[in-house]
Amino acid sequence: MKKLVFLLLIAAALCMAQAPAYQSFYYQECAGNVIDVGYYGAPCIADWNGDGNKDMVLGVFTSGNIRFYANENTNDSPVFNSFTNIKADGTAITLPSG
Ligand SMILES: [Ca+2]
Repeated sequence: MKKLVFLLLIAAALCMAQAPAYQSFYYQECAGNVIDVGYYGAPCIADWNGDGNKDMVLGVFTSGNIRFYANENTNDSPVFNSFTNIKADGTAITLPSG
């Protein structure tokens, strides 16, 4: 009986599953220029400063720095005009590559 209930739950979950929806690719800009960190850029999008708009933290492989881009617009149409390297005790955080 437990197996039947389990199988019914899985069947119901599969019936309710939806295919993921993807958006087209685009280059993110900062102050009108495409953000280019070379290779292995590692972005993470979240509301980092608590103002309700999603910002971007971007790991830069070549320098090891971690950049913070504050979103100055909306979540649907983010605008980044500058970045700062994230610091700890006044020193930019750098992570070794490799
Ligand atoms: Ca924010």
